[in-house]
Amino acid sequence: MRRGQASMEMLLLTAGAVLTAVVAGYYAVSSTASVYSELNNVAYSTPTTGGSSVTLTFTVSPASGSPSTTFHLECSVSGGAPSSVEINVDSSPVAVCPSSPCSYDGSFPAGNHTATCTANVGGNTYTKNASFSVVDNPPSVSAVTTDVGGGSYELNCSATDDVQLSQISIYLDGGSTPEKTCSFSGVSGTCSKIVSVAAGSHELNCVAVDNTGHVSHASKTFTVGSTNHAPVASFTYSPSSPTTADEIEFNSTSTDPDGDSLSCFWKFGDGDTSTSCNSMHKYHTAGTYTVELNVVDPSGAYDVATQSITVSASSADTTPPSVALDGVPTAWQNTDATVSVVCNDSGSGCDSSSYRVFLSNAEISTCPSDYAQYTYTSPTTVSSHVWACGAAKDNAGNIGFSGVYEVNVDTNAPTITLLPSDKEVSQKSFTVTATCSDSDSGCAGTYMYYRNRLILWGDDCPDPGSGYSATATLDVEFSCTKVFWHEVCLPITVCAYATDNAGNTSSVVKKNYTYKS
Ligand SMILES: [Ca+2]
Ligand SMILES: [Ca+2]
Ligand SMILES: [Ca+2]
Ligand SMILES: [Ca+2]
Repeated sequence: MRRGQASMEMLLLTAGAVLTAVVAGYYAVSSTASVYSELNNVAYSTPTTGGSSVTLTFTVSPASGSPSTTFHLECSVSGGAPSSVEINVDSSPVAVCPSSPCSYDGSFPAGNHTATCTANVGGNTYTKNASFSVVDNPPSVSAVTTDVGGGSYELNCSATDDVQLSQISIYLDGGSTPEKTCSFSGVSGTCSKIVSVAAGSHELNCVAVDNTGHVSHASKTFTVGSTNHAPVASFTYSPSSPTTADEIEFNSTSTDPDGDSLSCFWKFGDGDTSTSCNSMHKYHTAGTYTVELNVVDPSGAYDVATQSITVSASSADTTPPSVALDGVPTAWQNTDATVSVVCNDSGSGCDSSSYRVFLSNAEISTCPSDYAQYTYTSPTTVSSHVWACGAAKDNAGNIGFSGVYEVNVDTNAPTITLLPSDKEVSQKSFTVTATCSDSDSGCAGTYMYYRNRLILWGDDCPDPGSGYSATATLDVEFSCTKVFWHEVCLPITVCAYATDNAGNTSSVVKKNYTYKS
């Protein structure tokens, strides 16, 4: 890259004139021709030629630099007209000029250099030296670390060189093998790598080399805390276009930056859930569902992934759903029952809008197979003793029917009658018989009470409960007293009630018996 102010063409064109001038001058001063020289950039002014001092001013700027520095060398002559001016560096010519000033711009290899300016003036040769130095510095290098999250760090080495940077290598924790090596051809470069590091203290070492083999180091220690990192949730499913006939395989592909084992919790979007990281699931109804996977690491850090999955109806479904009824009381009760249809279909799934109930007041042994007879929507309230059937359609239109269910609801109280029914009885002792009648759950028991009462007492019955005996017959006897020639017998009051098997209680029935001889 050396470049003389005087080009080669210029030198060739002017060579004759320069030589002529040099020869003419040399001969003009004849044997008195001398060489005057001086080191360094100090003005020099001897001898005197034609009444004036010849002075060479030779400067090299800057006085020191790097191999990439462009040095400006300039030599000017005063006190006489030179026939030629030549600049040499380390004894090699870099510029030859026919007149003053003469200059050269160029760069030089590392080392100490001596430049010489030589001028011929009036047959005398004047020289002047200037020294300068070129230093090739090693690269400067810096080390930086950055926490990029997820337990990872970016290791970053940057270097610049005064001439050319060749290579940067990244070392971690004193390892002998670099994590990464980058090559360069310019004066600067950056080499970086993201690595996953464990908790603790670490050291990054950056090694930079320039084109002449200079090596520089930089290091940076950094400490990674033991903080836990949250997992990253993700999952796949297969097949990708499922139908209601498919068992779909859901697989968690979640990861944890710390390598923690993860717990999975699935929500399939149809109300079903699972805690198995790899789960099978079947959708019974066609539609689009949002599947949610929540993964949790042992420290409680979690992440959620969701995907939308579209399930189409299986076209091959010709099987009716299986149908049952829920909410049917197994024992008699005297309150309303809520009966609802339960449907299960392994093909296209149940159409919940199709659930219907059929109710019969009379006992039936089979359910009707005509969907139009199922006039109650599910769930339906049942307030009496009936026989019930359910019907439902699947999403392919197949209709399923349940079996017959007896719904044991009895809200009707039993009735009770007492015998004898006569109010006047001709025997002093007799038996009163209670008879219960119940239409639905049947009679559970009868309860009776009696007393011989004074006229003053009235004939009220106690409320059902204490005072009554659980019996269907009661032996009673008039209490009689002779007053003069009359026998006076107190009247008898008998009270009774009945219960049925659903817990209903009849009203209290009362009989007043009087003795008539
Ligand atoms: Ca260098
Ligand atoms: Ca973790
Ligand atoms: Ca079906
Ligand atoms: Ca009843």
